[in-house]
Amino acid sequence: MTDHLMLNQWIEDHVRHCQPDRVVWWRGTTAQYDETLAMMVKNGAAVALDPVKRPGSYLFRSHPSDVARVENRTFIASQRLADAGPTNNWIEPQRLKSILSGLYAGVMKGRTMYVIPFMMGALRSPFSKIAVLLTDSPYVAVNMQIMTRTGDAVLAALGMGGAFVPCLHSVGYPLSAGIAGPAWPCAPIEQKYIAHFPEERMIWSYGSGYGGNALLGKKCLALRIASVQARDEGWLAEHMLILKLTNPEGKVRYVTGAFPSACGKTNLAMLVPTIPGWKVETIGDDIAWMRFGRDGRLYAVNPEAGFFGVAPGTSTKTNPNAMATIAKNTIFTNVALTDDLDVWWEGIGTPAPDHLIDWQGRDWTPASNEPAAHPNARFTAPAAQCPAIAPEWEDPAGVPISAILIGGRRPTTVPLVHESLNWNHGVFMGSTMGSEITAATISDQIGQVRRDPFAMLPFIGYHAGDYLKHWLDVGAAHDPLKLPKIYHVNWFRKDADGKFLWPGYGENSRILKWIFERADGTAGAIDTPIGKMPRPADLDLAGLDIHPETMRALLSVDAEAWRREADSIEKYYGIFGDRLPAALTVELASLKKRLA
Ligand code: O2Y
Ligand code: MN
Repeated sequence: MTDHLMLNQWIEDHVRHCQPDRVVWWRGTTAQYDETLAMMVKNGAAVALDPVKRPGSYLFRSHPSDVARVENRTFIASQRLADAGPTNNWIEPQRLKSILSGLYAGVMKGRTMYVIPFMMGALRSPFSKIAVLLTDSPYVAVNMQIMTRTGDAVLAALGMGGAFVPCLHSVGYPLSAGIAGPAWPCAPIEQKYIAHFPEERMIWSYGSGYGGNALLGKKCLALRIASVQARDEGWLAEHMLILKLTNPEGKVRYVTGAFPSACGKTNLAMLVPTIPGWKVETIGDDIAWMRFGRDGRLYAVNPEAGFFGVAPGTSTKTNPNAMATIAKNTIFTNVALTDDLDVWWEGIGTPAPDHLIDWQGRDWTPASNEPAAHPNARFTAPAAQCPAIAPEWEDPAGVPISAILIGGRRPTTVPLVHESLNWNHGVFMGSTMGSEITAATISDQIGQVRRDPFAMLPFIGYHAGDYLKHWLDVGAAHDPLKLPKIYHVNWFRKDADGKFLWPGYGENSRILKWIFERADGTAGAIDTPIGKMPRPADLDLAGLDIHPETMRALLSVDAEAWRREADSIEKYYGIFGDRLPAALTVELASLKKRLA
């Protein structure tokens, strides 16, 4: 099927080992995509949604034990434990290969192996990376079609000897002859392995069919393996959205933004601004690959082709662009099904119908005491369908970045926005960002900050201390005047009664405007011990009903609280041991001095 001898050999080896009944090459055509979905509707794995209300769209329900990424079953199998670092699960690679080889033996019996050549990044972009996925999940195949560039065009780009990242995936559920098996096959949790071999640039995933565990282009390749490639090749593979901002005069600036989960990242990526004349467009909602151009500026591409967004909470109020994106040609997973074959979820903005089929396929009524959709229910939709997608979103050269946003959920201490003093200070800010732990997370640590450097904690494919050093090195190697400033934003500051101080959503455009104008040198700021900050008068607050006292609270720096923050950072830095970059110790000492 291909002239690439190494690829053929690799496929042959795995066919012999996994023993699928048949092998199908993924061609990337609409016809193959449609046929695969029709086959899954016929065998009961998918429900075809109403062709008028939700054209070209399907619903899948996962096994109740297979509903999200599994961090405790995700492994970085570097040769040395020290290279995986304190934040990753490590297994010696030969041991992991031997466990997994045992599990993969004959695992595809009764199933089809799909051979899916795919590309992260646009065709003809020097940023792009090619990979080939062998999977026994047709659900994964159709999702990969939306999330990546797949098929013959990628194979042609690979040529006879091009480099590719080998990705092997199995749901871990072989079929006995004549038995159909469950609609969502998967293995028990202790047999799930999401395995990365960073030195070999190889991914093996076993036992899960869900999201980041199974759509291997996303977190496994575009972040964990790519972060290692980026370290070795001098670029940045980051968990960041990419936005295009246009001011009323038509001037354009691009920004990236790192946010941990549950911070409204997809909403920000598709934000509808409330300030007149300003336009916000989407380049990407989750991952940014950034390299320096010949002009010394940092350029970003979105390596993905689709969105794999959380459905619950998405509505025409919170994210009208996402709602328009998923109006057609969308794969829904674990949302509720209405009696007229449409979808529903908590927070969709319409009242719950009297009857639904819930995400587990059971009858559901408003009297039920469980949610109808799983909280991590997802939509998979083509990025090209987003009304806010920027025309240049697939530009092979990427877009020049003027600012990098970072942020988490911080009800106290962290103001609405502050700007880094320089690159190293920005990396310090990125290394310490995170969200306050709430009852929804780990109950015995409520109120503490779960630090998540650049929102990459679960996605760094090597030692987290070396990752921070890489950020510092990248800055040191380039013209400081051309490096983007880093902005810590915090939409989640609360008052003493626990009420949010800032309205968020489209009003966040007011902060984006200040950041845009800072890059242009036209917006004011004052020096504070934690960085540069706007005064209320530096922000465009026209038409916003917000009390001056509230603005003062949002833009205040409580030195005592920040001294406690500095102590907490010092404690947290302990996990990096001797791999904590010295420049970050210097930044922490400088912060303490400014606060004294
Ligand atoms: O639960 C999953 O498998 C999905 S995780 C995910 C999906 C899209 C974007 N970001 C994430 C994430 O965990 O950051
Ligand atoms: Mn993400």
